[in-house]
Amino acid sequence: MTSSASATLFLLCGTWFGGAWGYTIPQGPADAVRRGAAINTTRAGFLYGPAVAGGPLYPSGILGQAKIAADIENEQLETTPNTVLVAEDKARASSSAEQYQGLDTFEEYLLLYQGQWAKTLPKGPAPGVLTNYTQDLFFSMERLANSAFSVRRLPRSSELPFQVEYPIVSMVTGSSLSLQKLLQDGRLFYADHRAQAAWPKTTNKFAAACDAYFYISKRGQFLPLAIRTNVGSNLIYTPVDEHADWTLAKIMFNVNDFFFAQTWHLAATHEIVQIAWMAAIRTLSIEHPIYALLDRLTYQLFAIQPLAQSFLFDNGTAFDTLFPITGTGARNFVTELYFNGTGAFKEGYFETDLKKRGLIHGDGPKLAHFPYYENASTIHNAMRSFMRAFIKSFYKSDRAVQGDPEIQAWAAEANGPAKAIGFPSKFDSIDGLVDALTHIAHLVSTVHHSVNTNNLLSISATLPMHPASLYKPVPTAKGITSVAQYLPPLFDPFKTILVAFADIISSARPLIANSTRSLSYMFDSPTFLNGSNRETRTAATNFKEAMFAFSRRIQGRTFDKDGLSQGAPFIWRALDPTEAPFSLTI
Ligand SMILES: *[C@@H]1O[C@H](CO)[C@@H](O)[C@H](O)[C@H]1NC(C)=O
Ligand SMILES: *[C@@H]1O[C@H](CO)[C@@H](O)[C@H](O)[C@H]1NC(C)=O
Ligand SMILES: *[C@@H]1O[C@H](CO)[C@@H](O)[C@H](O)[C@H]1NC(C)=O
Ligand SMILES: *[C@@H]1O[C@H](CO)[C@@H](O)[C@H](O)[C@H]1NC(C)=O
Ligand SMILES: *[C@@H]1O[C@H](CO)[C@@H](O)[C@H](O)[C@H]1NC(C)=O
Ligand SMILES: *[C@@H]1O[C@H](CO)[C@@H](O)[C@H](O)[C@H]1NC(C)=O
Ligand SMILES: CC(=O)N[C@H]1CO[C@H](CO)[C@@H](O)[C@@H]1O
Ligand SMILES: [Fe+2]
Repeated sequence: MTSSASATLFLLCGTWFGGAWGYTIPQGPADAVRRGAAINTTRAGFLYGPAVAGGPLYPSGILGQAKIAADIENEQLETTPNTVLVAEDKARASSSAEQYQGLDTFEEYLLLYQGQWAKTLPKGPAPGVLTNYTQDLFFSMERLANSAFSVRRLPRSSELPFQVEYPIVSMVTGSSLSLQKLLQDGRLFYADHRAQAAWPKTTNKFAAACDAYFYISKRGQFLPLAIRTNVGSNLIYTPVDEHADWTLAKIMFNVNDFFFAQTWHLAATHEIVQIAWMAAIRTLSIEHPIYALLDRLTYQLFAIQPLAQSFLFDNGTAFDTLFPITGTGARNFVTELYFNGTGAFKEGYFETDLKKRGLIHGDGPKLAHFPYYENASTIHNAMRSFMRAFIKSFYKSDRAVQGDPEIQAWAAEANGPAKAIGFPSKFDSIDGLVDALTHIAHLVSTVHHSVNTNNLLSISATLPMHPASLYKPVPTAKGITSVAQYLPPLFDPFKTILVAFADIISSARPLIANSTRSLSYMFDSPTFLNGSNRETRTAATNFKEAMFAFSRRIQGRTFDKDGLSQGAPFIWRALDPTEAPFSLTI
């Protein structure tokens, strides 16, 4: 077989013939030259082409096209049975119109869940969603669990983004504290969606562009303080407003946060991993252990951008029909996020990001509960342990890392022609390499599935609190009487509710639960392990066992005597490693 044919074969079927001799790092200059011939063949056929669906460069060339086609075919093969479940749930929901009683009150939106979505979400919405959804603590703890990427602690030296009068702050907090004092105490947090104001809008759907304060209360709870709309009369709402007004304010914030989380996740997970993997394909031999690892972690990766374009961004698809910002606007928003900093590799490292946002080791009191951090860190630590064992089984020292021309070429390629942002400029040490690989594993799993996949249908997109848009303009005065009027109607010319559900349930992946596609099996793949060594196989088994144990803990979670779980009035299970996939999904 010529090297060109074998490279093509590899890229087409994604398997490797290497079990007999195993993965190796380059064994000296002569070996590097031998491997270089096949790498050069790949480089000639796997090229950088223009972005698809926004963000960084996307594969082109004969091998690039072949890889995209293979990923799409694989993705479609796997999701076909999922699509059948979605269709069954949709059909049932469509024929249950009477059940919803017209959806003309706020509470009637809960009827959308009675006996519905059983195929796509067998366990139903997260416990607490259908009972505790109006609580302020529910709203605020979502910022620390299922939507943890928009909030930050305001540094004590900040200027206050907006003022809330002292008597109101005092009423909300039940203390004599002013906003300035909360800031000085390091207890004031902020989320800012004002960037959404400027983008092209869809017709008949509306949104504010909220920014909001949260604070740590005297009792140590993380709670909302105020929400400002930044459109029209630029009203500032707080929990001491009338119930309907304050509820709508939380919904308006949720609309912005939903749009943010979904656009952000494309830039922050899919696109960062995509460009890193493209650079790796063009620099690492297929004999390299890191190539094999990345091949595993990037399962179906290149399928997502074309799917995102055709299902989310194309005219008349998801963004145009559901969201306040058009598909074209949303795609450009993703690209702007990516190049504004979200696309930066090292800056997004798990703890680096949380420290930068003052959510851990912050300048102020510690958050009493932080479900995303607590539970992602269990998985993150286990991934790091695997990576350490894996890397140490191939590199005996930092010098061996420094002396591997292929991984150094990967770093140079990423920072050169791939134009990746914030990727390590070189690999100096075992630790540095472990950090980078752990980060890729983190992005494709703990980050992605905490905001997407099953998380949407089970909590982040649940009604009545989380519509994708408002269906009436943002109010210009307080004193509204019906929140339901702002929510998606049951019957409109576009069957809004059911279109919304069809889209959201399509991101749920019930068939992955308890299968070898689950996160527990991230490294336990016969194909990947075939070419590896004993240390790697042991580490893969240890990871899987740790994930099974963690899953049992998550499944055993209940509400405590205060009706809370990890400080929240809902039980967040999105990161159960027996249910979440080991790779990125649409
Ligand atoms: C493992 O490698 C052997 C030898 O190269 C090959 O015959 C076999 O098909 C591989 N198995 C898997 C699961 O990839
Ligand atoms: C691969 O290509 C590079 C750059 O064109 C060249 O310097 C190198 O000699 C080539 N390696 C082999 C083994 O052909
Ligand atoms: C990107 O940054 C600029 C400058 O800070 C800001 O005006 C813009 O809203 C940002 N874009 C997004 C999508 O956040
Ligand atoms: C999609 O809509 C945009 C904005 O309305 C328009 O400029 C563009 O031509 C449309 N594209 C197609 C393929 O119809
Ligand atoms: C997976 O298996 C466990 C233990 O057998 C079971 O409790 C759980 O409900 C299963 N999950 C799904 C979604 O089938
Ligand atoms: C949240 O809902 C559950 C039932 O779903 C209930 O047991 C619990 O007490 C509620 N928590 C609070 C704080 O109301
Ligand atoms: C209930 C549960 O599993 N929560 C865990 C989240 O992660 C932290 C940190 O590992 C554990 O202490 C919690 O028990
Ligand atoms: Fe996704």
